[in-house]
Amino acid sequence: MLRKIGQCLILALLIVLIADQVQGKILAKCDAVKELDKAKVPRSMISNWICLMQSESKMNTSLITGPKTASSYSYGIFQINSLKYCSRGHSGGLCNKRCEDFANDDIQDDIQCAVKIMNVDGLKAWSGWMKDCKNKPLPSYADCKLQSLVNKLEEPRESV
Ligand SMILES: [Ca+2]
Repeated sequence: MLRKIGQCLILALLIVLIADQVQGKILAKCDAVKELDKAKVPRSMISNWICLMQSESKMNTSLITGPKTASSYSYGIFQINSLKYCSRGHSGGLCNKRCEDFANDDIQDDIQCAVKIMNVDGLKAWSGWMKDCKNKPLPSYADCKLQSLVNKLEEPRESV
């Protein structure tokens, strides 16, 4: 009997571990800033991207929503859409990627695709950005301790 309970517990633990890997995660703001910095996103754009991610997915790397129209699904922290920017199940779209690759918790490829989308269609491609970020106060990331950003943030202010 005890052995059986033990086996059940191990099985339950395995299921939890596997589910956790599939689920992705909610990124903290400073972790998202760190990822953007790592992807060499210009400092001047970071607040916009953070606002956009918060609005589109609440920073959930594995959020999949849809279908909005026939087969239009949106994937991951940037809610990258399958209609134009990626293909479901195989590489395709503007970013030439599988949409599923935008629902895991490595967001470096997501950032590359989002930057590509911005270069082609602008930030207005995201309804969340239009609604919550355009001409609105943007989140500050001054509280995030990032070595590569610290020096830049401490640049002397322009003298009058
Ligand atoms: Ca990814």
